[in-house]
Amino acid sequence: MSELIKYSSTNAVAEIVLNRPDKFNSFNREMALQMQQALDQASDKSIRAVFITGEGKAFCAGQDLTEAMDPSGPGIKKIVEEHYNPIIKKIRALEKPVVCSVNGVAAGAGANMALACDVVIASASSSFLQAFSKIGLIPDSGGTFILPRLIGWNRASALMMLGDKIPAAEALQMGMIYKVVPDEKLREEAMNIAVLLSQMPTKGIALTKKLLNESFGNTLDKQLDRERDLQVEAASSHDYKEGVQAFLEKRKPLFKGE
Ligand code: T3D
Repeated sequence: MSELIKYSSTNAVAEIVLNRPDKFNSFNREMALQMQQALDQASDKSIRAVFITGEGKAFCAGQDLTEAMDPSGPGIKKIVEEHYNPIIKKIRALEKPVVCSVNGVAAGAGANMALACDVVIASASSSFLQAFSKIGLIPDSGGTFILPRLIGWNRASALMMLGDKIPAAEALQMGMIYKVVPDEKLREEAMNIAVLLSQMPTKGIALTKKLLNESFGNTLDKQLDRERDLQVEAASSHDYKEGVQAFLEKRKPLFKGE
């Protein structure tokens, strides 16, 4: 089996690299299944932050359109149901922060996978493209859910309908992503953020992510109740005690992620 997704870990950071550069890291079935395996591997307790990037000049051009048109291929229903939906669900369910380092064009499912991550950092020359409308499809991989929440309904609908290719600086200005950095600094800066997050109170961060996930469907009353409950849970962690103790003792905290 070829390594279409490279997985490695250093200390508490797992690195997942999309590795089909000659096809702009577009996903075929084998790669999508390997991506799911990598995300499962990253759910191990020893991993406290996940870093996703692409090999070569593109981040990810979405679905491999050759496979999509192949009569002996998986077909569109399986592609959405068995490839992209599980990837997005796994990213959102990971109880740790996922940093996406967008190193080039992110199109179609590739764009929406990036936007499903918790912290998105892009190189200055990268771009985002809701490519679906250009080929008669609808945005998938959570795009219709996440994009309007990031940049507002009107801009999301325009981008999804027009399929404009948005430069990273414009994506930043719209609130689609967190940061844009010079191309040559991308890996270092994005990895620094992943390492920093991996040393923070992982349990509290996981509970924050859970609340953000839930907030999309909750009323304010319900969300306030959930904040109360999960704050109690956060306060029972080792890292809360350590954080407060370190503050009072005027020293650097040593978080364990527990
Ligand atoms: O069944 C289903 O389809 C359902 C699933 C849907 C999920 C989706 O993601 S749908 C959207 C699929 N993606 C696209 O429509 C994007 C298609 N690609 C592009 O629009 C452009 O390639 C880019 C804007 C991403 C980059 O443009 P550019 O000019 O920088 O590069 P290029 O020359 O177009 O592409 C470079 C190579 O990558 C080229 O290969 P070659 O000719 O050098 O051998 C090109 O064919 C290949 N490539 C790029 N995107 C894909 C791809 N090969 C297969 N599938 C792709 N999606």
